[in-house]
Amino acid sequence: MRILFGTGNPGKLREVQALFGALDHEVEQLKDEYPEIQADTLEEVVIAGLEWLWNRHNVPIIIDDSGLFIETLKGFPGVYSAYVFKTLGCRGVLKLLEGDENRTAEFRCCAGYVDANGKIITRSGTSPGRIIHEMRGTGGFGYDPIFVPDGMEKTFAELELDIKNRISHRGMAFAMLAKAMKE
Ligand code: ITT
Repeated sequence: MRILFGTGNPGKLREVQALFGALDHEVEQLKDEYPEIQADTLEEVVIAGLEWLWNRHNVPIIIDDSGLFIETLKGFPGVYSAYVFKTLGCRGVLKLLEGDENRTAEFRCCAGYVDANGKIITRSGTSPGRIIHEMRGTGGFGYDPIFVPDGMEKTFAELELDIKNRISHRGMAFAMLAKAMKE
């Protein structure tokens, strides 16, 4: 099946193309920036985004909203992750955590699909881990150079895309979404 992925983020696009490509879904980028509503949860942002996109295009579309939730910052940047990445970047987040022993954090992703009839489904994935003290690696995107997932020594930016997809918040969310799309 051919599906449009509404995203302006080429890193996300690469990951989802690899995941869905393995399931015989052809994923193409839809460059139509939907308004990201101010909300407390990623799922609310995804549902509002899909409704907006479906009203304009009337075809099957997937999107994802994701974020980095840092324990000692009470979940910040969380739903503000995109804005914080644009303004402070990885270095700014490392500065916020300077001197902090607690480095616990998790990535969350909510993936959503709207079918040709406008019916929406969402699935969420989480990737627990920690923020290290410096940036490492050149792969991935966003906060990947400062995040080491539990059970690993390498940052997401040091892991192959396929390995990140196997364990990441996005990998899990889209694997479950693909399963739900078949049902
Ligand atoms: P869209 O066009 O798909 O909305 P975006 O980059 O604005 O792309 P989000 O609104 O979901 O994406 O914002 C999430 C922020 O968190 C953004 O700055 C990403 O770079 C970052 N992020 C999301 N997933 C990530 C991942 O797997 N690894 C590293 N950073 C990630």
